[in-house]
Amino acid sequence: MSGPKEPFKIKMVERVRLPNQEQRTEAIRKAGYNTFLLNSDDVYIDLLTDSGTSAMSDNQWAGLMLGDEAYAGSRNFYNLEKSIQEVLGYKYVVPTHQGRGAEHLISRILIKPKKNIVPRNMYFTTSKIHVELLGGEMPDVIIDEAHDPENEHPFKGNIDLDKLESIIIENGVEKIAYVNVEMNVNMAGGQPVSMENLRKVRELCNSYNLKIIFDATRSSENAYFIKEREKGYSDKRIEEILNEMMSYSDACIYSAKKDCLVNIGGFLAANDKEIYERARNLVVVYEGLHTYGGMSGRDMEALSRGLREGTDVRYLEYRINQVRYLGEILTGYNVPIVKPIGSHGIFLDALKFFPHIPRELWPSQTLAAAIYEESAVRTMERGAVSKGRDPKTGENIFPKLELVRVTIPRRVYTNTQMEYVAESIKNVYEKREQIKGLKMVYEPKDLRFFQAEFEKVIC
Ligand code: P71
Repeated sequence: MSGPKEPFKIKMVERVRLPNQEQRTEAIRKAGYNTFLLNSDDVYIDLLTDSGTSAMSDNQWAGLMLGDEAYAGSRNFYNLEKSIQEVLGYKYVVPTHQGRGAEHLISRILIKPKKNIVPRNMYFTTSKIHVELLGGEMPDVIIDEAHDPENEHPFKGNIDLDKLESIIIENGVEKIAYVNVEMNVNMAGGQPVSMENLRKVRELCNSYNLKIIFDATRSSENAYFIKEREKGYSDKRIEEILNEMMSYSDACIYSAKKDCLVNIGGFLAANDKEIYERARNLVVVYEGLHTYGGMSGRDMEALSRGLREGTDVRYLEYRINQVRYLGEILTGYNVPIVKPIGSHGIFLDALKFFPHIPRELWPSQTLAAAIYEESAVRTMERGAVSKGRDPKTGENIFPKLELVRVTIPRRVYTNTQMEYVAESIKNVYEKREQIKGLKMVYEPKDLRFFQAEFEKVIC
């Protein structure tokens, strides 16, 4: 087996260090067994996230030199606006410093005290907290298949139209703030939504006069899966597919730190003029003037170019296949992973990996810590620690998916490094019975996974 062919060559490299066993054991203990609390200098291969961790191209770096740092009306803003209009097809653009800046704006614009329900195809941590901080709720309307790691549905990110309609009917349409559709659903394992599903969600929402807001963060990777898997799209260009996808929404929020191959940036884009006008007013309060929204001119230029580069089908093919390469090696080692292999990482099924560790001892957290200790590879817990407590009862919620995300930055690591990662995980799998679990000794109130601390349980 060999990895996918890279459609680029490497012009600049960054040194990384592999700490020895003793250093790794000490580093993860000091970090409270939370990979978010490690120093990146202690990490050999950093697969915590694909967010803001991409390697930019020569073309993007050249763009940085063309930054127009005018407070108002930067040339780079107009370039960005044009890229978004052409690649995604939205009319209006409001830049923000990153995705959650745009989430903040859209939640403030559309959530009202008695109109605060936001159905979504699975939650994402930052998206959910913005809704909850405004007193709202985010019920899950993803298809059941998405909660089953073994199910090989090709569009596991799809919305279950019956679930969505029941939520509308049970609560009353007047309570629904908007319907939120995520592309390539992160928490489900990077699983795409089909064009057919988007079209049907639009029809349903039209019949109830509801707005649809996309979380288009990983939409280019979603478009690639549509081209690969959905009838009628194999000959279409990624940009054409994206334009059709976005036409089914009223607006989107977008974290550019993923598919746009930049280290920082985001935006809200809209076809709905009212949403745009409110966002343009509010961005000035929370982010910066509406022609920079928290980004510098040079950041906007890199983003504008990255959005276009990220839709190059040869690049996307390499990207998705590098993730698959890692997943297929792991499958060969019988390591339990979420299937089908998604866009931006491999998701390890911690419940199958550690059937002997009770949920109260945080199997995913334990696995992420164990992988670091084994090999200085950093991954991320995506299970009950991330899910948090029920805001009403205060009880821990134990979601069906208890995962560790092995997230692949774009254009950063070689296929040989993927093989090292696979070996490391295999080594942990072989000694899984010796690993006992963790207890939480410090729990922050909001988004606890970022700063929670743990200790090893001794039995
Ligand atoms: C990821 C991130 C970054 C992250 C966020 C929270 C905890 C740990 C890491 C960010 C997303 C995302 C989706 C679908 C909105 C955001 C927020 N993902 N929607 O996966 O995946 O964007 O980070 O630019 O503010 O590691 P932002």
